[in-house]
Amino acid sequence: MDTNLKKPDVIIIGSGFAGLYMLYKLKEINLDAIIIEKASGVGGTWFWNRYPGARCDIESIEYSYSFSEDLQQEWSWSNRYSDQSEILEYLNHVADKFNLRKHIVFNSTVLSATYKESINEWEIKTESDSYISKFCVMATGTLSSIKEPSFEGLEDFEGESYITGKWPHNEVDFKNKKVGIIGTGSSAVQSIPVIAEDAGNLTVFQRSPNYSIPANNRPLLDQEIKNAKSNYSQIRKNAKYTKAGIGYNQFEEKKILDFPKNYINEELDKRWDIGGQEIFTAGFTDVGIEPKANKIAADFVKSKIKEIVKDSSTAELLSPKDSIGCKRLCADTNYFETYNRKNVELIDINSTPIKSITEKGLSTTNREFDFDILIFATGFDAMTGALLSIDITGKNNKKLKDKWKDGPRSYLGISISDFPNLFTVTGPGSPSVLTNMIVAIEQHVEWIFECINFLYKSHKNKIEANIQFENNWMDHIEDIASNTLRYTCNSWYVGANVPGKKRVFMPYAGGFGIYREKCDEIAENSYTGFIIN
Ligand code: N01
Repeated sequence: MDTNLKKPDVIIIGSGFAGLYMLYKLKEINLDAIIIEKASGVGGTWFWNRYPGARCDIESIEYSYSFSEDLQQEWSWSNRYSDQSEILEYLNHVADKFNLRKHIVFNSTVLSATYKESINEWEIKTESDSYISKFCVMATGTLSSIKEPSFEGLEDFEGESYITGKWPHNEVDFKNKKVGIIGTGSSAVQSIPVIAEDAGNLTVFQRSPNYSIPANNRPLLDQEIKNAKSNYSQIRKNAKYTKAGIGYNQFEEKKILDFPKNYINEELDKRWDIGGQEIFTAGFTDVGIEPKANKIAADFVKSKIKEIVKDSSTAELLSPKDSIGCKRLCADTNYFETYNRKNVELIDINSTPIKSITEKGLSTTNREFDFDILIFATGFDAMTGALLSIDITGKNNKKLKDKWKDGPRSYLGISISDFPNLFTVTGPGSPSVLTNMIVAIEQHVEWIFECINFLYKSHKNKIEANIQFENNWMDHIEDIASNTLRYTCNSWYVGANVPGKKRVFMPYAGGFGIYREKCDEIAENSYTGFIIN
């Protein structure tokens, strides 16, 4: 008998936005809940992604918790889109304000989670400890497991190298340095303009160009903060039932194909000037569905790239070939403008692929590059990576990695058949990354909380997704996604960025409001599609 065995009622894995709120809720009903966290502090994604320029791309007023009136009244965001350090400060404030820290085990990586059928408990193991709990909540994040760079010669590089998703705590000094960056997704789009200001020179290695909308970030005016604070209840209420969990900027019910060219240009210009990827996206409903409508919006952005970038061949290289919004749209501050700087060079690695990393830098098929610093902004094993990095075993010794070998399968993105009493916050199969993550997190946490509360109150011990309902849900996700243009390109939404990952559209694309109503209805009907005993 292990005398060190700890036995809380609920184990939550991860202390980002999801884990902290889950802990807060469970404390409301005095459950013995703890968080196990790999990092030395709270924050999840916002703890690790400290790269220069990191900030949210949903407005801070909305990219924040709604559960505490006190919290939203006392906290004032400095910027329209606040930066990583401020978001992390906010999460630390939340942990302190609600006295959560004492229930968090830091510096502890969960290696395995095993369902013990005979006792209906989960056994959670870290490098040094074992725990037993009735419920296990995976608050492990959707874009939290980095795709480790796997370039030939990686170990040979003698300079400094960094990964955007695992950025060091100390400041990296770019002054007068020769810097190379691989990747042009959101992390690179945010960091390139900031690094370029300091670096001696910056070379960007691009495989696929990305669409990006100016964020038009700026300090919030006192009056804006005041207005938000006095209207929070309405903003939050709106956000709960919108398509993307955003209360301020509702989607217009207008189709681009129904309007003349001059109106469309005016409307897109207006949205481009306001800035923000969510504002640009909300203009017309058919852009994400109809190829012709999409082409109009895509051409508009490409024309902006041509206007901004002075060198026409660089502008051409920066112009995406996919449909717009197919990959997640980026929001930037001076991204395209940065390519007008004399110290920035863009290398197309489709025409001249990277051969290897070298001692001095990097070698492509036609050139050798010397760098002091090399940055990998090469993305994440999205949605499933963090979950599958834990050895999860359910009923009948079934491994999650085997069940998910052909792509993730779950009911509502919350629960997985054969894995009783295990919940996934914003798991694959839920709207998650297609929405304002904080609203999606709050909805899941509240649903899971009500479910656990219901089980205790009704003296039930176990809840598990019914396989038939899970299968139907998976078919439904596929049906909905296959009617959108997001389905068509090689994005992390379909796992295409990870070699060998099965191509499956992972998030639920039917809209957040509809999804929430469905989840509410299921709970109200005593958990339709779940086996409870
Ligand atoms: O990762 P990405 P990210 N050789 O996968 C390239 C969220 N986020 O960290 O497109 C050469 O988008 C890859 O090329 P390609 C947001 O949801 C939010 O930037 O696969 N290149 C691509 O250019 C976002 O969507 C914020 O052809 C390689 C890049 O690396 C998500 O996180 C900020 C390569 C990876 O781009 C991921 O963004 C940042 C290789 N072997 C991130 N492998 C906010 O604003 C990959 N690439 C809140």
